[in-house]
Amino acid sequence: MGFIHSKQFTVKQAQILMLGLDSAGKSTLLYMLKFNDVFLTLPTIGFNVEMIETGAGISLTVWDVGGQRKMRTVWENHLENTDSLVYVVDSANIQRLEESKKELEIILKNEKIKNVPVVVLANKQDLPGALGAEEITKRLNMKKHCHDRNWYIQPCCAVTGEGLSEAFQKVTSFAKSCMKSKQEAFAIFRQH
Ligand code: G3D
Ligand code: MG
Repeated sequence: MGFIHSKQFTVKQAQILMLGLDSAGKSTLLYMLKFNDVFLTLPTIGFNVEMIETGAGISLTVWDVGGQRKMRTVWENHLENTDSLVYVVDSANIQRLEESKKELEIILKNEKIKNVPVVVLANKQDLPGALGAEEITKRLNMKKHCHDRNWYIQPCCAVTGEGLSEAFQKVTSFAKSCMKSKQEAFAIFRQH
């Protein structure tokens, strides 16, 4: 029996790393994205991982790593080979925005994730007092910390799914261009 190898059937896989403080809504978001439903979540010990088909010739392997303080030390172990970072913020928990900003700053300084694009999800927009995308952009100091990479901020609500489709379209296009740049850099490296 023959084996058909055609470029047309090749689906690329992008590695998407989802980080953010505990209770920002990462696991809720992951399951809404995967199953289009709300699940009861428990604090994530370790990580959850799901494959999301985009239908755009690329599938996303989304890693949702626990965000409790003791878990943040292992974030670094997940940074390698990331094609796009998704950083989730609880837009209604204003007291924890400073902590969230500091953690993002630490990640973005890591060499392993240099130039990797970032999509910030300003989650929990359904809650009263939730800050909008513009205010979150300012509070996280995005323009300063992401001046060397592509970034985007999307308001969303993980429990209704609002904003997730737009967000992950952006994640997909960022991941594609990141993978292309890595391939080009690798090709140049091989020539020398
Ligand atoms: P995490 O994985 O980032 O730690 P979870 O966060 O997904 O476990 O969510 C933490 C809590 O926030 C959950 O509530 C979850 O239902 C809630 N949540 C997540 N996204 C949203 C949102 O967009 N709006 C609202 N209102 N709540 C959200 P519980 O009560 O189970 O702790
Ligand atoms: Mg979780």
